[in-house]
Amino acid sequence: MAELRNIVVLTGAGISAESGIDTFRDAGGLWDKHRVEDVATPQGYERDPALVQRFYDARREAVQKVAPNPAHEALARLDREWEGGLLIVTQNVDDLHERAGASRVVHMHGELLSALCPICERRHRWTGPLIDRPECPSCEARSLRPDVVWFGEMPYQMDRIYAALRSAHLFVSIGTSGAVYPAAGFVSDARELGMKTLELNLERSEGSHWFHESREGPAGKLVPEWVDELLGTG
Ligand code: BJW
Repeated sequence: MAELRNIVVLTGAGISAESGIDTFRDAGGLWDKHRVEDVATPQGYERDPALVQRFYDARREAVQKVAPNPAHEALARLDREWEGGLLIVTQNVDDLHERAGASRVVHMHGELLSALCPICERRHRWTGPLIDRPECPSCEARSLRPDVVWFGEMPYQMDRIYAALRSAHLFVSIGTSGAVYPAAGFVSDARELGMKTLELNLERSEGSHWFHESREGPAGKLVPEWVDELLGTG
């Protein structure tokens, strides 16, 4: 037990797939329906802000209609019961970890239910659309954008994430293709730091060879099984 005291869990779109949220790179996923350069880069937003706002408004509306699944619930249970260090680093912009009850969560790619004002740099919880250019509640500028991290932008809370990785004994990656950096590099960082690494994914990912162990299957099954194992309740 002592050697597995501190854990970093990385989650990606695959953990929310069974809640009904589209992944990005699976067949029929978001990048089959939208061009990445158009909707997930600062340049795309500059070219056509309305297109980008519509894309995120639709996803903001959709996320409020879905519910956490057994994988989110199992991680929330781990958060409640694990007495050692734990950080759930999610690349997801949904709030399903929090709605399941987890609190040790970092959203490295931002959050759908948050709007960022590029003028005063304040963030506001946001549940409605942004397409109609509402005023920033702080400075009244009509420039609110989705509070998400696009390609070429710096992911959030990297210092906190790397600090957690440096003191971790186990790194677990759940439902991510390992196609996007810096998250895709965490497993090699973890290996260099000498910790155990485990992947739980529907299928082997681009970075599977980096992991000590890879388990294939749906997160809704694999994550509760792994949490039971770890907590000794399996
Ligand atoms: C299931 C399942 C089920 C399905 N159960 N599993 C090094 C090399 C090359 C390039 C770069 C590099 N470093 C940086 C870059 C550039 C770039 C990058 O990575 N480009 C790549 C294309 C190569 N990165 C950036 O620009 C990042 N910024 C940056 O690096 O700043 C500088 C910096 C340097 C050093 C340190 C720190 C910073 C920013 C990246 C921003 C990504 N943004 C997006 C959009 C966010 C908002 C939104 O949601 O719209 O983030 S893109 C999109 O991809 C989103 C996701 O979070 C991210 C990852 O996707 P994810 O979660 O892995 O989803 P999928 O669909 O790819 O995979 C799902 C997986 O689940 C699959 O494997 C399925 O099999 C599985 N699955 N059902 C279990 N039921």
